[in-house]
This record gives sequence, C-alpha cells and structure tokens, in this order.
Amino acid sequence: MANIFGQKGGAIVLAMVAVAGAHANLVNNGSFELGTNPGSFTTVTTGGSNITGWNVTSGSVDYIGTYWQSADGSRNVDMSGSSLGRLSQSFATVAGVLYDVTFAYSANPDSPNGGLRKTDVNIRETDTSNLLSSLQVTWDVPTEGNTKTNMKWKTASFSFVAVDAATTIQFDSLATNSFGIAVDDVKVVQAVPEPATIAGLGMAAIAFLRRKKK
Ligand SMILES: [Ca+2]
Repeated sequence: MANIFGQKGGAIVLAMVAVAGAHANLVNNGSFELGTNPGSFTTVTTGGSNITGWNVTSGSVDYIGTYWQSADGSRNVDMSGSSLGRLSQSFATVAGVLYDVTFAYSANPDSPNGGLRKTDVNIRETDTSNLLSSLQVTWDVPTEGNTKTNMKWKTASFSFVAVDAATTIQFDSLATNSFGIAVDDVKVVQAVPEPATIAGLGMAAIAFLRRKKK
C-alpha cells in the first residue's frame, strides 16, 4: 500500500473518509414544502407550477397540505388527482456514478375498498428518456389501516447508475383515479461506500501514516 499512496495520497484518503456520508440531496424540494400553499389540498393539473421544482407532466396530482399527515414537514403529494398523475424533476448527475433513491410512501386513506394503489418510480436519462432503473410501490388501504392522522408512512429505496449529466426522476400513478399513492421526502444522493469499505480505507490510511512516522 505504501507504494500506491505517496505522502499526499495518504492525506487524500483520510479526507475522503471524513466526507463520506455527507452527500447532499440532489432533488430540489424533495419534501414538497415549497410551493403555492395548498391549504387542505389543491389539485395540480398538467403544466401546473404549484410545487416548486416539480413538473406535472401528465394527468393531475393532489398537492396535500392539512388534509392528511405528512411523512416530513407539512406537505406531500397524492399521485392521483382527478386522474393518474405523472410528477417529474431533472437533476444533475455524473455518468458512471451510483446514486441511492429514497422516499416515503403511503396512500390516500379515502380509497374505496378493493384495488391496490400503485405508482412506478422511474429513473430516466433526461435527454433520451431511456429507463435506467425503476421501482413500483403498492398499498392496500384496508390492509394497512392508515388514516388521515396516522398515515403509517413507509420508506422505499433503490439505486441507479447515471449515464449522463442530467437524470430525471418520474413518479407515475398507475391506480386509481382520485385515490393514489402518497409520496413525501424524496431524496437522491450519491451512494456512500459500505461501512466495511470506509473502515478499510481508513485503516489503510492510518497504517500508512504510522509507517511514515517511523
Ligand atoms: Ca413534506
């Protein structure tokens, strides 16, 4: 290892270990807290700009305020407004880098019995719309027993490798009109190396520095 790391190399490894885990959220307004005050809730149709940073590119979504509990802060989104909604945002990425996507989800507690609420979360290369990764979440309200005051939010996560300088996250409601999956607290961050890898890097750097002091 000493042959690989010069004196400056060892310092760089230590600096990398120090910043691991501090990657910023690449999604703008991932908790939906910024935008036109929805009050109880506001239906946002295609082209609507009520939700800062996010575009409704098909159908409609409900921008939820006080109508039901949020996972984070005081606003979230029902992916089915008066029709199946599509909500998207493009963000900067680096080709070849692994990113982790996490978000909170529940479903409209007013959903009638029968039929799963469904939403696909698609990650696409922005300029080509090529699909890079996808996750489908489903929710059965009678089974989960969530209510407006206790939404029983869950967390979902998946990963993708970027292929270009811009990537799009796209939520696509699949079921059902007016009663959809609720989403909140959307985050995309550069993946952090596994703890064992970080520890290994740190140990290698420390061992190297100890050798240098002799
Ligand atoms: Ca929120």
